[in-house]
Amino acid sequence: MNHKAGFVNIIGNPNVGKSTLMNAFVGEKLSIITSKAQTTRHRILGIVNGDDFQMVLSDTPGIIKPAYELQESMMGFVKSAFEDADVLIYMVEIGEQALKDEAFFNKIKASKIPVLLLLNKIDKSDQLQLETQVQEWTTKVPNAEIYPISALEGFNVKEVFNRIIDLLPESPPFYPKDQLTDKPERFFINETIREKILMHYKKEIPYAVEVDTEEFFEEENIIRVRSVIMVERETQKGIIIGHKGSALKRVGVEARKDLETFFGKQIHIELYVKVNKNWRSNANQLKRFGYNN
Ligand SMILES: Nc1nc2c(ncn2[C@@H]2O[C@H](COP(=O)(O)OP(=O)(O)OP(=O)(O)O)[C@@H](O)[C@H]2O)c(=O)[nH]1
Ligand SMILES: [Mg+2]
Repeated sequence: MNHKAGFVNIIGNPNVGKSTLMNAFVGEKLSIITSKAQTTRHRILGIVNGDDFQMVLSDTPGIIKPAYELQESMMGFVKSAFEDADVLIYMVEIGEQALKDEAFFNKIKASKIPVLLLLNKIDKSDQLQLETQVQEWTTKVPNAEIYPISALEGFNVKEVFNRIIDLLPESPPFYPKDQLTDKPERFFINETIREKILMHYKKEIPYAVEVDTEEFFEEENIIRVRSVIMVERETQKGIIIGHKGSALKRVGVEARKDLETFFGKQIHIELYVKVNKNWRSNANQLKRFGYNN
């Protein structure tokens, strides 16, 4: 039997729905999703296995002009996604004009590998707007195949999936056939906690936060974890904890619920908050948190 396998890398501006699409393909919540930009900070693999194919998807951070080292590293992940792709997925959303970063945009236009341009969130548009935008994107990225989709509502998702399978090269699998991702358990704990912080805190707070799970003990019926929420300043620590610890408690409760679904097991989370001055601009700290690319 012929076997197909390849890397399918999803790139685009922040908040367009890249993570929503990857999760829809994989059928698991591998990537966190929020309404805020820069939710995804890493390159996260989501592997879809069939009898005769293996689709290795990469979710990547939204493209931005980096202002500090963490963001430099995030854009490093995007760059790496250009290097090994067999199929490139360039995602845009209804109403959007183009990638803000011209160098990246030109790379897509000059791509030698197949590019699928997915015009997402069409559930928010009408027929006229949709047709106009498909026309515009056809002119802007003539080398791409364009698909209007709704990653959230599943519109055209199956069709795009089948098209990707068509485009995958013949190859043996790159990963064991029962593997779903390249990230360890602790990563999903960190990310789920960070998702709750993105959802419940305003302004700069979520961007100043990193989560590190220091202890992870799996027993037969329960997983016990101890995670530290890192902030950059003392004042941020107080905000995270909240009045009598109520804000932090909410983060813990909501993260636990999601993680119990994800792992299919009872979870006990111990959370604490620590100041780690300017970790976002410190190369050693960033390396420690997995931003070394
Ligand atoms: N209406 C609508 N909303 C969507 C759709 N797809 C995603 N969203 C919403 O758009 C927001 C951003 O989605 P994400 O999947 O986190 O976007 P992203 O591109 O991964 O964002 P970053 O990781 O920050 O770059 C969330 O609120 C999603 O629920 C869609 O098809 N329709
Ligand atoms: Mg994302």
